[in-house]
Amino acid sequence: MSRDKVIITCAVTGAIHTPSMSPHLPVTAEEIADAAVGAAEAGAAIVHLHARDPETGRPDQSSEAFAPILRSVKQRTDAVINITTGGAPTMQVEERVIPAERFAPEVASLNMGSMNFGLYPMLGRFTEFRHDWERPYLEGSHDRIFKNTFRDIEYILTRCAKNGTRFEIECYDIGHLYTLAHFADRGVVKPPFFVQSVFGLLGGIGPHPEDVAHMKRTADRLFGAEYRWSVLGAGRNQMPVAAMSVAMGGNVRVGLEDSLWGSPGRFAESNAEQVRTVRALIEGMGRDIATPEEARAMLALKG
Ligand code: KMH
Ligand code: ZN
Repeated sequence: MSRDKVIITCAVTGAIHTPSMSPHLPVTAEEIADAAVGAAEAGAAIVHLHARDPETGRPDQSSEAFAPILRSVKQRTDAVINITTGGAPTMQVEERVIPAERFAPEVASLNMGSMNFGLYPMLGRFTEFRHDWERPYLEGSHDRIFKNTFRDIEYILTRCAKNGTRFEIECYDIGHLYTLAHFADRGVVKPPFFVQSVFGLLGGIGPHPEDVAHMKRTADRLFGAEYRWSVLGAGRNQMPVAAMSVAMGGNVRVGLEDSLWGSPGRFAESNAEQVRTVRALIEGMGRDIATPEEARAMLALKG
């Protein structure tokens, strides 16, 4: 098994959860920046960032929304900054790529295929919403496609790669690995690939250990030594899937974007809490966490 250090990514707010779901979800620029700094202090080498409208908490891909977050995080930490190009499933790709193109981060996310993205099951669990947009946003996912066509993927790659930005390549199913292999064969994206496998979202691959193993086996066969494997498990699958990855030599992503939970039935009080939990798991399993500098070297980032 690999003894490489483990890169912890923390995705601090995202676009899946809405503000009424948890009092701990960061919404304002200050809250998002503080959450990212707290995660970095707890051991995250990479912070994956989305922005929100401060009044309503609605996902916001404008440069104005991202600027204060980036300024604050850069001043206060050395963490690798990773800007979403996924934005929200309601947005077009041209809007989604704005902050990554404008701010040229070391890393941007890149979603490797179009898919159903089932947010509506959360309507059963969370029923009271403070903002007008939240319920239709969740209900709408029943008949909405998270669109990432081959053209969209190439659009993001070419818009961001010219700035030296590299990618957190989000793969929600086995086919997405083959799509990455296609773009790699064409030379549109260069190794080492940072493959973020996503498990347990409705519309994507499940969180069963067989699913996790199949994803890794397929990536190993397609990319050999030319990739770094990371995982995220959605919702209650977050820590079990992280543990599988750590046992298999991989890297992990946590954060309130992916799961609101700190333990069964209890909200995590912060992103840092989830980082501390996964760090204890990693160190308890005999591996060390990577610093931001080590993550930069492992992923060949521009620094
Ligand atoms: N919300 C995650 C499952 C992105 O920002 O590009 C996927 C994600 C998408 O992080
Ligand atoms: Zn994201």
